[in-house]
Amino acid sequence: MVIVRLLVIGLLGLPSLFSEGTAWARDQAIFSQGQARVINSGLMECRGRRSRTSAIGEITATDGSKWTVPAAVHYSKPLFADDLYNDCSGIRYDSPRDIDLNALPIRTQAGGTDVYTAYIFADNYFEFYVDGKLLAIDPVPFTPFNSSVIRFTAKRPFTLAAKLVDWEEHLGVGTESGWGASHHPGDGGFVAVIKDAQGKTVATTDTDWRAQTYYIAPLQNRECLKISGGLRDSRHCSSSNRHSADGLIAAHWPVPDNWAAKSFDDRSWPRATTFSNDTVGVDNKRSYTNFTAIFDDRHNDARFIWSPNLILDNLVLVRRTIQ
Ligand SMILES: [Ca+2]
Ligand SMILES: [Ca+2]
Ligand SMILES: [Ca+2]
Repeated sequence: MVIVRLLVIGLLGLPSLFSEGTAWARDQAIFSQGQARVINSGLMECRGRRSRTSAIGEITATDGSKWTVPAAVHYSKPLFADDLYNDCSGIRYDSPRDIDLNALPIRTQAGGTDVYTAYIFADNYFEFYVDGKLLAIDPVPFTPFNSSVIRFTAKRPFTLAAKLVDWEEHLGVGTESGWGASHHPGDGGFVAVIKDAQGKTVATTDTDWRAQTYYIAPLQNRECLKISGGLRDSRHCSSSNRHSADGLIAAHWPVPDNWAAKSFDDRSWPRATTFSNDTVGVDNKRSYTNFTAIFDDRHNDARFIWSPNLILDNLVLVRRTIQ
């Protein structure tokens, strides 16, 4: 058994040498059990506001590999996206009309000279890439719920990519206190609208995006997880509330180094699954409802996207190339 595990680890570490024969190995989940060790007790403080602590943990999987949960992130202030609505910074626009786009910085790392504006709401955290360049991150990793705007340059065709995290209170098991339980599996969701300099919408989140999951928790057993082709399907797994973390496990997959690059081949990733505002639960959140003129434009309605399981899939990467 040890030899088999070592072999699998070895093959995982050498994907380029075994690109065909080991597709099965790359798609196999690596499992961890129980809660992670806290390595950062909170990325930010939001005084005086209802805010869940955005901690980071590390957990050792059953094969000895180490995983950062809920995700390895590039959280740093210089990368903060600009705010549409953020209780922690105090910037709270009442509507899109109130935003002076010309006063916002334009992020030029992706090259090009055409200016675009991205409007984003994420449950809970995003990192936003264009052509492989990390342009901006969500300033509030967990809660309160916030929304963001990012101005950037690019040259068509360009590739949008986002790392999405449904944050967790109980690190390594994908749960938070709520709904009368200490271990409630929270849910995710990501909506984005990208407009050009003339204000014309060039992309909205929809099924044209690709989405792949890299961390699934909580799981009560391994067998409920169905992996076939590029699909890592947790929809047959229970998402019931629990009163303890006993017996909870998690599934992990390594994030490819170049996943955000324009050249990354995402054809094996499933198409994004869309979800309604009601399912994501944003109709009572001003960080969303103040901007429905953008997110729920009658002529160009952006849908929430995620992998197929909004509840158990906690680290999801999404991509979309704009022609
Ligand atoms: Ca957030
Ligand atoms: Ca979750
Ligand atoms: Ca959440």
